[in-house]
Amino acid sequence: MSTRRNFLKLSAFTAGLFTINKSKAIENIARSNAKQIKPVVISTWSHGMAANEGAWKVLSSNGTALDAVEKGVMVTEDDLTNLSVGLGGLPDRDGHVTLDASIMDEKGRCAGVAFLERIKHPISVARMVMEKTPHVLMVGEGAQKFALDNGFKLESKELTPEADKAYKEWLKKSEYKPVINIENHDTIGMVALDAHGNLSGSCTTSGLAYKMHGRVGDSPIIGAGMYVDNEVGAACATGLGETVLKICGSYQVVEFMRQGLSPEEACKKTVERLIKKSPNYKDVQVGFLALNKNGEHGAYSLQKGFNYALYTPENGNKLFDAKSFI
Ligand code: SD4
Repeated sequence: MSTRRNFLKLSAFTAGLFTINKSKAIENIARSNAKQIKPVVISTWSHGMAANEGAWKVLSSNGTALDAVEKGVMVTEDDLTNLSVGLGGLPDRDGHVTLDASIMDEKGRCAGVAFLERIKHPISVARMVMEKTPHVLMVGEGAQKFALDNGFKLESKELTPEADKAYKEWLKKSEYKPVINIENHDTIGMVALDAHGNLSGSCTTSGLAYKMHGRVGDSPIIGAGMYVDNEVGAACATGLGETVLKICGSYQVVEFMRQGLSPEEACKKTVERLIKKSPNYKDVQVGFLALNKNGEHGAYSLQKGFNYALYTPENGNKLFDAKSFI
């Protein structure tokens, strides 16, 4: 009996040891896998360079992709000299700066805010909608009230001197035409992979300059301006939002990656799809960025002139020209 008891004790002891060793082994594998994953961040246009620096501070200190894509684009939102993102953006045709933004993480949590006025960091409001509400999209006065109730400050409704000057000039003719690659529609979209192997994305903009009051673009719409599927990859869009909305652009890029295409091929195929659905494609610019689960990245645009900033541990932060259809 006592032998049996001893045997049971010993078995329990060795089983315990085995469990400890096994869980240590799993931890070690996880740790060594984590070591192999190199963080990457990629974002649209040359203002992506400064935004990437903000994101890299988070990624290089083992932070999450979600924090990185929020902190990264906040740099652009903070820059009042930027005429296409944040409160320094060009207004709509009635003189209001109205902001759109969206964010999405590796768990598939997401949210957007649209037609938001007088709030400095729409991306952080979007994140708060994602984290504190059961909703995915909030707009206008309701979104603003939600922001103010949660500690955001109501900023001035005055245009910056630069935006005011441009608006007054525009008012002389009051003519709206999307102009390719000119700074009247340069959203910042950002996608990142962190050292834990997780993807997140963000997108923030003042939208098309001199748009109709109330117009919302692709940037705050999950799947259009930005999309993340942590099993596959992440994508974001810039350019004429109406054309991107029609084809659920960023979702389409991720779905093409799911089918096995490289990030660049996925962006290219999505641009080709967009062209089929947009008879006016020669007069507009659209660009996509994509990053897959392995940290491979790519971009493609409709017209020449789309560039993007890429930050990798090997090469640092660099600006690249995207290949284009035209
Ligand atoms: C929009 N896609 O509101 C945004 C504008 C923009 O680069 O990208 N620009 O349609």
